[in-house]
Amino acid sequence: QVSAQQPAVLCNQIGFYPNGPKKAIVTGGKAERFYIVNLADAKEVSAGKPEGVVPSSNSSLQCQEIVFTGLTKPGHYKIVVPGIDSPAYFSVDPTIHREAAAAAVKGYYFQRVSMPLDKQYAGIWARPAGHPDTSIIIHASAATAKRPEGAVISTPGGWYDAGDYNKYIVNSGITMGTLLSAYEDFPDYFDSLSTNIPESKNGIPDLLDEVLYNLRWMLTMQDPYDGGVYNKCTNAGFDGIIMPDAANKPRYVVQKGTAATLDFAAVTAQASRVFAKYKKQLPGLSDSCLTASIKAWNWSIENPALAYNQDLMNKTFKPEISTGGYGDRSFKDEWYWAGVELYITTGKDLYAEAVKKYSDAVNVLPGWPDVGMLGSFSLIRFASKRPLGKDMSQPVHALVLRLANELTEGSKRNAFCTPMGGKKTDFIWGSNAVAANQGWLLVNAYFISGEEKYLHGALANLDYLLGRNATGYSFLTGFGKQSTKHPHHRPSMADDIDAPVPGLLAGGPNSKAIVQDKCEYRFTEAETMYTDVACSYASNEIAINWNAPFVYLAAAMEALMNK
Ligand code: G3I
Ligand code: 9MR
Repeated sequence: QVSAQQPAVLCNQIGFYPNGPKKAIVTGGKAERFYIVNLADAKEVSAGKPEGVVPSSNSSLQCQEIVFTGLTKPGHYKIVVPGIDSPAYFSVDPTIHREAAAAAVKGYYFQRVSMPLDKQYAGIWARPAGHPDTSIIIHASAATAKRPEGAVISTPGGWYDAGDYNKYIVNSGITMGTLLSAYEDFPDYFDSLSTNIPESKNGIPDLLDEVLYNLRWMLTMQDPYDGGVYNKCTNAGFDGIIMPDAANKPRYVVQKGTAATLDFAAVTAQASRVFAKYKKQLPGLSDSCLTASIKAWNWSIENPALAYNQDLMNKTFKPEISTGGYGDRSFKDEWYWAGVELYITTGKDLYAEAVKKYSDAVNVLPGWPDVGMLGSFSLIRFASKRPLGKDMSQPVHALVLRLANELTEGSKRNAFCTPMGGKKTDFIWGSNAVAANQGWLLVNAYFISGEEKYLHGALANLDYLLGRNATGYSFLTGFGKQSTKHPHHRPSMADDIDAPVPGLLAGGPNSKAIVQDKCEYRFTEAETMYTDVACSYASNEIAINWNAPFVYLAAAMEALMNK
């Protein structure tokens, strides 16, 4: 692993677009020379002196820059820096991130819960079906007259959340909103992206087939009697390190909540309009989604601030539940997001009123507790279409440009020259999703302004995720010379196969990781506290809400860098 003591050459380990910016960072601070070699004929194509010696603001690394934007010829290359043992390898290609984008979509297939993953699709990672989830117990916290404690419901399918085997509505919500938005922003791209899944030939784009697998699960998480949505389908405690088909502890649905129900309302409203195109293949689906969404909205009006507080719940109800909380306590952003999606889909004034009422509360990047920006991105997408008027999208435009400018300014202060790391607080649990979501925001700034600096800022964060970062890792499993090999991911840990399940994005450096998971870390500064060992769930787990903005960003670059 890279450190200040072991200088390294760091760049996107997959590569670059012919017409795009190209940059590598050398750490150590003492490089005198670099040269780039074309691997086809071993000829030197470029040479020079790495520039500057800039101390990183997020660690003690000393960084120098190598810029080779002028290298436009497709091919395979290496960057050699005398004095540093390992060169950096990369390719130049107009569809350089296509395979990574497809693999990241396919990552969801590998997370499918209730069906076998057959060899023809899953290759060496084929496995039997995981949890059937057809006999799920109503937890005491979720009991109602019609569905009393101990009653059994069926809630099959969906994706495992992460390295664990539970299914959480709040986290599914932001994940689905991100993937549906990727489709709405780049329909042509996804219409032609095949991922070799069982549904590949059914006339629906593979991304939407994948989304559908989780959507059908989400729909079963709504109580048909009142419209409220359970927070999760879960074991009482986390499973051991076993394969999904060996995991057979009792599972429960717990307490309904406002965040889960409004996220559900947003997703189903958006799904209703996306799947309206496929009425022939999916008769009734679009309408049922809208009905479910409205029911969820109406339940939320009756229960406007029901937080999921697991500790509190455990004081009253048994069995005790200790799996992921996703316990959001502020709902303005959920109201706003659901309001936006319902308004765009239905054009009804009552939803527009909610959007106006909560618009002040929405000013941060997407994250599972902060979903407002998903609504704002939808307003940008539909700005010039009915039923939206200028007055609704204009304030959002100003906000997004302001945040995008902060990010591009931040990349000037950052020795790795990426928007990611512009602030030390970027390095939280799941920081790689911060990088990807910053990319999503920058793409929206590009949509609004047409200014290339935003597009290139987004691309710089993709470079970050694929290797131009202080850990030296490409964080997408299966991609890059030094990529994540030991994610905290139960199937990858338990399957006796060396290579991890591919197409999954690791959480990434986390300035609190060592106190959160108590694993061993060689490097403990904000941008270096990452370790590629399975023990490290605070820096090396994978999760559906982290893969989604990666899918968005990689697809966006493929669609936009070749225009
Ligand atoms: O609430 C504070 C906020 O006030 C503060 O500004 C911020 C800065 O660090 O921290 C916030 O709390 C953090 C919280 O996430 C919200 O971002 C906690 O410190 C942090 O520990 C917490 O991490 C979450 C983690 O679960 C532990 O609960 C991650 O976001 C979340 O992605 C992760 O999700 C888990 C599921 O529970 C179970 N399945 C796996 C999944 C991925 O690891
Ligand atoms: O595997 C769990 C992971 O998905 C969660 O993100 C993490 C934090 O909630 O917890 C992991 O489970 C660990 C548990 O919290 C403590 N005992 C060890 C478990 C990992 O094997």
